[in-house]
Formats: sequence, structure tokens, C-alpha cells
Amino acid sequence: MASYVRLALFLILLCSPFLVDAVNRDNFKRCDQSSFCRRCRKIEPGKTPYQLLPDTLIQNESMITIDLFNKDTGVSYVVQLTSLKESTFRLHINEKNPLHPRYENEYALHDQPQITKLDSVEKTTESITVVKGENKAILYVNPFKIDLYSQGVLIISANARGLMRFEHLRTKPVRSEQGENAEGAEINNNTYPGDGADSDPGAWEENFKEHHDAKPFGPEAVAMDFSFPGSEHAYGVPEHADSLALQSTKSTDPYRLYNLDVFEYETNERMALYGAIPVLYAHGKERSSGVFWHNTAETWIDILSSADNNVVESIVNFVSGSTKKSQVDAYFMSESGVIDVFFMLGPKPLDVFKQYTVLTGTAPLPQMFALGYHQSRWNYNDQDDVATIAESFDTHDLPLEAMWLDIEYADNKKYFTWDSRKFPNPLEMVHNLTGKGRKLVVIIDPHIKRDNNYFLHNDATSFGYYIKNRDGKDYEGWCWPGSSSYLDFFDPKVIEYYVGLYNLDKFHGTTNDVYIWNDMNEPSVFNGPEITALKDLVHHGGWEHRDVHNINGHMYIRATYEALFRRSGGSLRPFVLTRSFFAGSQRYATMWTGDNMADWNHLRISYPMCLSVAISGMSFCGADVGGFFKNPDSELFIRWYQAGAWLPFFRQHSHIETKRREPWTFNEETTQIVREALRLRYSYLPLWYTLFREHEVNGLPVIRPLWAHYPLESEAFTIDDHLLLGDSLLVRPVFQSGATEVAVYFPGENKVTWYDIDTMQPYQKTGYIKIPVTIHKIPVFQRSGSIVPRKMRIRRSTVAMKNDPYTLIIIADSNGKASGNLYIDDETSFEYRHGKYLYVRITLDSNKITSTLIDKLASYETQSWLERIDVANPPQGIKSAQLESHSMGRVTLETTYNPHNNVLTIRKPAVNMGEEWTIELLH
Ligand code: NBV
Repeated sequence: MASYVRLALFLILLCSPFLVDAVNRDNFKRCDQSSFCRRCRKIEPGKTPYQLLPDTLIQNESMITIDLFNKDTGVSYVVQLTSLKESTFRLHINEKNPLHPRYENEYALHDQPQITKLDSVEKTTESITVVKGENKAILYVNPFKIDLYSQGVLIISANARGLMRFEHLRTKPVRSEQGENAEGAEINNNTYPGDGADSDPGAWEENFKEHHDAKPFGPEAVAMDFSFPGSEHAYGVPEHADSLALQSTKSTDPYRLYNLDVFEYETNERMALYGAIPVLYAHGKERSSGVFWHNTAETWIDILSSADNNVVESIVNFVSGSTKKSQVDAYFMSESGVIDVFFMLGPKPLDVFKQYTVLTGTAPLPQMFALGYHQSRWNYNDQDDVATIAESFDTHDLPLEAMWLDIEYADNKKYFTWDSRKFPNPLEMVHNLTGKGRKLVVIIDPHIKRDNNYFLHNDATSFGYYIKNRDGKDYEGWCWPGSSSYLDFFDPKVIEYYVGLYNLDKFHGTTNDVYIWNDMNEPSVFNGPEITALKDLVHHGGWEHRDVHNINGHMYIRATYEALFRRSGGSLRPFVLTRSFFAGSQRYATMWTGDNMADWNHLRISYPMCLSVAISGMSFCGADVGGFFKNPDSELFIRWYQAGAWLPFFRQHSHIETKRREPWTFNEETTQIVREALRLRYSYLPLWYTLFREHEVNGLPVIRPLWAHYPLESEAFTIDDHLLLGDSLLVRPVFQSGATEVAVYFPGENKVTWYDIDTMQPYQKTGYIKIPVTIHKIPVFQRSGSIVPRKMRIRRSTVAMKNDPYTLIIIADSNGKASGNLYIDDETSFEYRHGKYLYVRITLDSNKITSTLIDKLASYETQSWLERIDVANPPQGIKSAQLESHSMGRVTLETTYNPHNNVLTIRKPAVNMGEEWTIELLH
């Protein structure tokens, strides 16, 4: 079949969600179709050819260096173990004398990891023991393995199962007529039988379907196993449309990390998806820990859990000599690069999450508008359409932050241009939106149309900015615009050029209020192997695409972030949405879960998918509300809004062939319920904003699985249809059609009471309680002992709500105490980094509510004041309250008590939020 016919068929499939509704598995590799995965996975546990050479040990203040030897190949390696701050060790292994340099990535970590001094290093003939505080690493000489201890307990063991593999670079064996190796004979001789890599049929070139990978450098895989004694579950390694707790892969393919555009992806799958974060957490009642496998090549991960009976038993024996403990085992296999692993030793879930963000960074505080509601579809037809939809939000009294434009706005998918027929005056469209405090977000994709009338293509061609084929020519693939090439974002010159494209005098029709959506950045290539780029393409510096594939999308959003930052002269916080991501991408973009489907499974899976990326550093996650493919009925639509209102990124988006589905397109009742969900979201924006700021500072995820705060409750370890917003709200939306009740798990070992945010009804019991639901109901509960800030006057957008007053919801615990934080700034600029903000601690204790500034040196002049306080479970018999503040002196406040829900309300304290104050509750 001619390739253009195949492409046409493919495009028809892409554009017609109604023809098929299952993923085409044949388009994507299984482990047994991938040479390196096959090679690594076939290693039998139990014996490793690697052995340390203790005589080569060198140590400095924070690191040891020692040679490692492979008895099967005769190849030597250098092992470095470095002690880092925050209970982390870094293990780095590379060949001692590689034939040519192996790829080491420098873009995932946000900085040089901070080293810390070792306390001691002890060497015997059997092992080397490295001690740092209460943590210690023992490197065993023969067989080679590394055990990591904390407080005397074994936490992680590397190569305990002996599955390590480090394929040295080699020269392609040339078969002589007698069939003997000519080149490479010094390695593959009788003394060293070799590692068997060459005998795999895919070692030196590989085919998948009609695609050929020349593999000029041959086999170069790296792999290592990690055991976590005492752990019950593993989590992380997103992105997969699967449960949050990883499943055993004993009788399935491993989890795969290879950024791919998987058309009509299915749920409960370990197949690769758009993003890849190779961080894995292990958790058991006693301990949490993690490994960050710092490798940007294609990676597969096998998981074994205690449930995998006999296999695990032998492994447990191998690791700890005991069969009693539960244990999780993981095996990371990557196609190229080096072994570079960070061991994060916890001890608690929040400690490990933080340890990971210390390495890869946190997300910068977004502008407030980014946390509001976004309206998108593929596509709003023209500028009138955009104006009408935005106006309809006002007519229907629905808040809205931004209208979004998909690929059809550009002239023939030539990004940075406009289709002038549909968008004759984009500036007018933008001003229309911004006049009402709203923004525009437009898509910019990485495929560049090969069109001689397109300035970008001409520039990129003449400056040599495209990714290259092996032969040095510009790589050409097919994507939306037809024949396309791809800028190489590994080249600093390309980044500079691309950043310049966003200047307002260059990208006509845009202003500082136009933000960016980067899609297709895996990259998606319609006619490429697995719908992506060929692995033997060549990037800046001569690196193969194979080496960098998983960080390709990250490089793109890094440049976009920089472009938006510079466009505003560094004054406005950029907003970039991305589909593809890698470890560290939280520093640049918000992500969404791509092309989901309008069905209940995809609604349900949005929670574990977002929780998984959130604990992997990327809190700012959402899923297309309503489902991208197909049309939701009104019930699913409503439930999606209700669930989406409690995920960080909240946007409706849909496929070009779906019916219009703005909130008013179903019926009056649906509009009303969607309105309720939107208003609820907006009323909690002060909490979301505070949590995002706290994430930026302390690295903690904004949304968290229950076990993050209740690490001892085994029952909660596999719950992933609930989430905690910070530590104060418990959210468990309805994920089932026709539900009349929902089983909500209330954690807290009876020490915590959870209050229904609608009724203030308390629930105190550890475990499940059935909560009745109507179509209006989203089961959300506030924890006793917490204080949550809200804004109750909902307006058309966050800009309009900026100076509005706050309401505090206080839930007193059994000792009459509660506390919570509130963060306030200008909601748009970077001034907060120069101390222009308020960070307030509010407490209830001994009948006194107090507001104190946490950061005394920071200041921000807010116009917002305190409108109301609700105290649930208040002290009994309160008759009035007395406010005291510097500017207001002493004021007596009106209080009312509602015996039906046991809530005391204090009206109009009217004190400015920037002031410190106390309110005494009086009998
Ligand atoms: O740009 C069109 C779509 C977009 O609407 C969607 O959100 C992306 O995930 N894009 C993918 C291209 C292909 C869709 C089949």
C-alpha cells in the first residue's frame, strides 16, 4: 500500500472516534518485541556476574568510587556512591572505558544535587560500609549488591536478585567466512563468554512493523533490580491508565515508560502513554522509600509483590534471610544511557515525595486564573464562536477563566500564524476576553509544516534547526500539517530562536494574556514506529533519539516556559499545558491525561492517574472533563464536572466530531448542577492556591492518596478513587452511573472526625461508611482540627474575585483546637518572590481564634477582609465574640449558633486579611 494511502487511512481513524473504540495494540511493542527488554527480562535471578574490586576504592568527603568487574565479559565499570542531603544516596555506574561516551541527561534535575559529608567508610574483603547519620549503605563485593539501611533497618536492596545488566558498548562483530568474530574478538573470547547480547536477533538492528532501526551502536541496555523488604505496595512510574498501586507484572508485560501518542488508550493498562516519570515509591506500614531511575531512554519496569508467592519467597531469602516480611520488587530496564539511581530513604510517605522534589524541583506557583475553569474544544470555529461561548458563560452565570483554541486556528496548521478567514482579528478576540478578566490559550504543536511559504520552515531549514536522520538530512515525518519536520530542542540555538517566536511583535494577534498549550510533544509522528520518531534520528551533540526520547517533550515545554517568561519581561507567571512530560516537568508545565473517552472507566481512572503524577512531582494535573472521544450523557457529564472540580487542572475539552457540550447544552437541571460544581470549585480557590504555594516551597503534592497521611492503615493503601486535598479535605466523587450511595473510606483511626462540607454532619469511624448521594451530591469532607479558607462570592472569573472577602471554615477537634494556613498575593506576577505576599497561620485554641503572619518579613497590601467564620463543633454556650486587632481595636461581633448542624457563625469580623488579629469566643 502506498504510504500516502496508509496515512490517509490512519488520519481517518484518528478523526473518527466512532469507527473503533479500542486501542490498536499492534501499533505498540510488547516487551518480547523489543530486543533490549527481551535481553534484560530473560536474566535468571540468583547469580550476578558483577563483582567489586575493593582495592580500587577511593573516597572523598561525600562519595566513594570503586571499580566493578563483569566476570562474564571482562568489562570494568566505575561505581560512585554519593551521599546527598535529605536522606538520599545516589548510585552512578558507567563503563570505565566506554568505546564512546554514553548519554547522561542534564535537564531533569533542577540543580546539582546537594551533597553532604559522609560520617565514615569501612572496608573489609567482603564489603564496604558507608555511613551517613542514621542511614548506611553496604556495598557487597561478590556477588555485587547494595543494601541501604535506615535506623538499622534494611530499606532497599539493589541487585539483590542479581538482575543487573550493563551492556558495554562494542564494535559490531563482523562474521568471517568461517563464522568467527573478527572485530570484538578480544571481548568475546573464551575467557569471557560475553553477555549474550549479540546473539539476540535485534541486537544490531531492529524492525518493528515496516520500520527499521539501524542501531549503529548496537546493544547498550542498562538494568537493575530493587527490593523493598517490608513494603506492601509500589506506586509511581507514571504515566499509565492504571491503578495507583502498581500491579504485579509476573504474568503480564512490564509497565512501560516510552512517551507515546496512544490512540484511544484503555484503562487498567500498563502500556506506555504520553509521559514518563521513572520514580517508584514503596510503602509498608513501617516505612516508605523510593528510587528515582534517572534515565531518559525507553524503560520497562517489572513489579513483583508478596502475592507472587514462591518467586518472592526465594527472593526474600536472598535479600534478608527471612520469609516473613512482605516485600515489593522492581526491575528497571532501559535501552541506553548509564545507571544513575537516587535512593530516597523516607521514612514517611511525605518525606519521600519531598526527597524526590528536592532532586527534580517543584512547580512554580501558577497564576490564580490557571486554577479556575477552562473551556476548550477541538475546535471553536472562529472568533465569533469564541465570543459567543464566552458571553454565554456570563448569561448562564457560570465562571470562566480561559477560552482555548485547538489546531484549526492556525493557517493550515502553521503554528504562530492565524487562519485569517476564521480569525480575521485575533487581537480583538483577545481583548474581548481580557476585558472581562479572561484569557486565551492557543495550541502550539512541535511538528513544523514543510512548506516553502512558511517562515518557520524556511528558517529552520536554512539554520539547520531540525532533528536529523542518520544520514544528516532533515528528518521528515507526517503529522497534522502533512509532511513535517521537528525542531531540535536539545540545541541551545534552537531554543533561543523558538523563544523569540513568542515576542508579541512576532506572534501577531497575541498579547501577554495569551497562554500556550503544547500537544503532540512525545513527539507524535503519524507514520513513525509506534506513532513516534525513529530511534536512530540524531539530535544536537550527536545523541540518538533513542537516548533522549522520554525527555523530548520536556525540552519543548522548557523552551515554551522560557518564551512566556521572557515575553512578559519576567513579570508574569507563564502557563503552559503539556501532554508529554518527564521527571522535572513540573517546573515548566501543567499536564493533562490526553485523549480519554466519555465513559465511566475513564472518569474513574482520572483520579489514580492524577494521584500518580502528583506524588511524582507533578501536582498540576487534570483530565478532559466530559471525555475527549464520544459524547457523554448528562449524568456522566455532571459526574465528570463534580470529580473534575476536585482535580488541580479543570478544563472541558472534546474531539472535533463530538457534539457541542458547553455546560448549558443538555438541559436546565444539568446546567444548574454544573454551575454548583463550578461555584464550589471557585469557593475553594483560596485553599488550592495556598496548597500550590506550599507545594512550591516544600514539594508536597497538592492532591494526595490517603496513605500519604494515614501510612498505617493498610486498607487505604490501594484506595485510589478518593483523594486528600492537602491534609484537610477528603474527596470521593461519584464514579458510577445510577449511584444512590457511595462507600467512603474515612481514615484516621478514630482520632479524626470528618465533616460533610454540605451539611457539617460528622463521621467518626475508621473504615467505610455508605453515604447517600443524589445527582447533586459530591461527597467531600473536612477533617476535624483543620481550618479551610474560602471565598463565597462567586463571580465571572478569578480576576473579578481578587479583592473579595474570605470565609474561614473551622472544625474544632475533640480538644477544641484547629489550625490552617492561607496564602495571598497579587495572583499573577513574580513579586511574591520578592517578599510581596501574606502567609497567614490561623488557629483555634482555648476559645481563641488567632491569625498570625508566618513570614513576618513578607508583606502584601490586600483589599480582602474577613467576612465570616463558621466553627463546627464549637465550644458550648458561646454568646458573643470579641475581635482585637491593631487597626480596629476591640470590637464585639455578632454570633449565631445553629443547633441542627452544631455550627457557630461569626459574622463580619471585617478585619483586613493582612493584619494579625484574635477573636475571643465569650460565654
Ligand atoms: O489537536 C487536536 C487534538 C487535541 O484536541 C487533543 O487534546 C490532543 O490530545 N490532538 C490530541 C491531536 C489528535 C487527536 C486525535
